[in-house]
Amino acid sequence: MKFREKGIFLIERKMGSSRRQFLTNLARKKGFRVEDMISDAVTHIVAEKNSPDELWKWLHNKDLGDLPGVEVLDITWFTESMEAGKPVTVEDRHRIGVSANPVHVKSVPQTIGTVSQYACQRRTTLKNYNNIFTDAFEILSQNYEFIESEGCCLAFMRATSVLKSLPRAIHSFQDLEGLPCLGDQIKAVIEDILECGHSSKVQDVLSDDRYKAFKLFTSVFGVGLKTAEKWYRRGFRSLEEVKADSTIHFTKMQKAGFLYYDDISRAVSRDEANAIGQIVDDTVHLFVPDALVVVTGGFRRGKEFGHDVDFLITTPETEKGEGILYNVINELKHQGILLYYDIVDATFDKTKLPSKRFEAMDHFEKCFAIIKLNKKLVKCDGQEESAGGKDWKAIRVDLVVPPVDNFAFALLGWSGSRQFERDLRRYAHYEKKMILDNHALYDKTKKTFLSAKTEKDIFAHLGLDFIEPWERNA
Ligand code: DCT
Ligand code: MG
Repeated sequence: MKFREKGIFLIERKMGSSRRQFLTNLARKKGFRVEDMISDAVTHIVAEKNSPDELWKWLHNKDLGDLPGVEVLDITWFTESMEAGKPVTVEDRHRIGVSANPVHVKSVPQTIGTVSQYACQRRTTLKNYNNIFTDAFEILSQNYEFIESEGCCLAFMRATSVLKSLPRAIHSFQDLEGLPCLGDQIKAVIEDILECGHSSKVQDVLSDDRYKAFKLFTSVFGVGLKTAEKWYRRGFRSLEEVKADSTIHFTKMQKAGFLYYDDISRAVSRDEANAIGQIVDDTVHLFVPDALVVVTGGFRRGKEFGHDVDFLITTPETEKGEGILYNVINELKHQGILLYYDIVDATFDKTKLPSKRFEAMDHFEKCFAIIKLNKKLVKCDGQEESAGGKDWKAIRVDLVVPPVDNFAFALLGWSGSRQFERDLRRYAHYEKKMILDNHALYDKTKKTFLSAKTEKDIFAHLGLDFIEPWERNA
């Protein structure tokens, strides 16, 4: 027990016994003293979702007297303390006064201070005031991904996302007060940067052999962590070494990845994405005039650059859409602009839903492609000359074809960002007892699927304020 002097009592009323048990265990694990009963040993009473009037009436009915010296607090004090790993100083905003503002008490439990721990309850535009920290965090989280340290990787991704959502820059340690997802190891990096303008931990990573090799290898289309690991273990450190080794068997995807490496390792601009959009749009409409073609991914969130262009294609009448992806691919092939493609057939089975785990990949019919984009078709072709002075650029394109009934879910899922999606699912799971994926939303309490025609319907089912796509850059 680390914090003996403070005795916490959690009020079960409205909180529920299982949540109370969960929070009790959590706090005890972190060294807090949690009492099972109200007694003189209690210094902090914590309630959740209780209105002040109801709560005080309930306390008085327990004949506890005026509770002198005892703090009666909202759950926000508790969650902030858990986050900080120690009891935080009680502020007025934590107290549930007899005539406290009920709006405060109503504040959702997952909200810490004014910033929610869930990205889907924050508005994150592309304006990032905290680049200096988030750039560092992104390098560290990627390094943790490379060394398969999942927990640390996630912690840094969450912290990155919280700082990206802030309306101003962090200038001092005090600015961090009340912010969620900033544990000790993250605070240590922030402290380093605040003190000396950089983090020594980041510098170590940037000069680390394994990090450099993994970064390089995974920049090749078709190379994931497993392959990078294999190549690294075999002693390779450059792409030239890998390519020169005649014993390595490359997948079709990796062969294309090497062949078009110079083009597809460079960012795709918005003008290039628009030009690709025109091609996809025209081609789809040759076959189904009323088909819907929508750009998703980073470009839908307003980004100026991306690593690929993501499209959703759907047809109002399911029968008309049959074979549409094959038709489009054949047409692009016929036009001589399809450099690579890999069609993944739908493995979508309504009867198998809801899935028990978050799928890494959805079940829609899709195609990962590389399209040859003629530079003349790009509105503002950059001055930048591509290798070999050729008049085209290879562009990575994803085409996804969901049935119209799943379109809203697919759109929400493919619009990203990845952290926004993760938190949407986490929120649905922990706060709503629902399962959300790219296909559907399932209410576990009611044991029913909740249908949606638009993204707004999905946010409404989840009880969330609608977040516009350009506010999802978490
Ligand atoms: N997505 C998904 N399932 C996958 C892959 C992606 O649900 N198996 C979602 C998450 C983000 C979105 O689709 C688009 O993916 P990316 O193109 O990788 O991300 P992006 O945000 O578009 O980033 P970039 O601008 O680099 O393309
Ligand atoms: Mg993308």
